Amino acid sequence: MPSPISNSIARVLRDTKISNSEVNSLISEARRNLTPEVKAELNTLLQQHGDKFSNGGKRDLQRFLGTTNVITPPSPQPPPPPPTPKDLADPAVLNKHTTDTTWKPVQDGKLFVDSISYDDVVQGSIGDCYLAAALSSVAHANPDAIKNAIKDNGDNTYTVRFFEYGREVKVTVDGDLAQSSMGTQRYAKSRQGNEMWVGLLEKAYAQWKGGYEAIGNGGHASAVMTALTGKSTSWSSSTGNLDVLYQSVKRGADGKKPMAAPTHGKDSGVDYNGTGVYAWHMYTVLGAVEENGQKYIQLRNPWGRSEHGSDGKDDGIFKMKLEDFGKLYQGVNIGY
Ligand SMILES: [Ca+2]
Ligand SMILES: [Ca+2]
Ligand SMILES: [Ca+2]
Repeated sequence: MPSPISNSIARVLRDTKISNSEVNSLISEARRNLTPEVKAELNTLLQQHGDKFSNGGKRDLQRFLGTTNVITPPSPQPPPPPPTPKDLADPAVLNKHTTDTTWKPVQDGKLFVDSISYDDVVQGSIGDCYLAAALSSVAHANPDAIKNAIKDNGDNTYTVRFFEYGREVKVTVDGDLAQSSMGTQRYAKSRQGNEMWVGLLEKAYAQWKGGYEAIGNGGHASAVMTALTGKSTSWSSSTGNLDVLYQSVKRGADGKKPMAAPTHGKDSGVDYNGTGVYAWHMYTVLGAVEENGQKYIQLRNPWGRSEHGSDGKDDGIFKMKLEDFGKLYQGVNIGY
């Protein structure tokens, strides 16, 4: 297709000479709209009709064509294709769940919904209260430790950084979470159904330790705290002076340390009937308060419900008199 300059070129070729003023007007016309086609036509003119130019006019046009950049209209760049979602092998589920468990992406799943809260954590159908209580305790003390532990790789995979013996251990899992045949999340989850961090951290922990069976039959909250924070923990026992324990919890809460408290076993002889507290269970310790001369320990059941006393809201969050705590709990793990 001829460019607009074709007519002008035809005009200057009507006689045998191309004058300097004709060259100048060609150059100014070309400058207004210098497409690759215009440049090509002027080059052709130079090659086929070079004898018609004066020396000066020829040199001017050559210089113009040689030094002027062609305005190339930006060609639309297609957006980079989204990374292909990856589907990684998922950790083995509990032996009793193998026949009725499917791995599915979380609908409208987001790593975090609202903030990272200790009250996000809800333990699933698996005996890892120690893990759920520890996740909640770290979220309570130091939400950034949770945030920094999970990296969204943007391709449906997440890399979780744990610590072991002072070294980083990286575990990559995909965003699928285990569902029961009822369509509900089988293992740990967030109160907000599409918030994924709780289930993903548990999944990565299971992947690291060799599957859900390996983590689903009890364990130590202190090990999970250390895995998330890289810091060791201390133990404050209920068998010692309870005021010392109270002060330790208070210091831990003020210093934003993760804390968790195990109850005694069913074989311990401690009677849990009517207490609202369960044997062989782990609770998040939220803090210590004194009201009207009575000291309390503030706790959270990682089930997100079922509690001691009646504070009007069965969300698993409650406080307990220090003396009762001393009877029903073995002590407190306190992170550094
Ligand atoms: Ca998968
Ligand atoms: Ca949340
Ligand atoms: Ca409550």
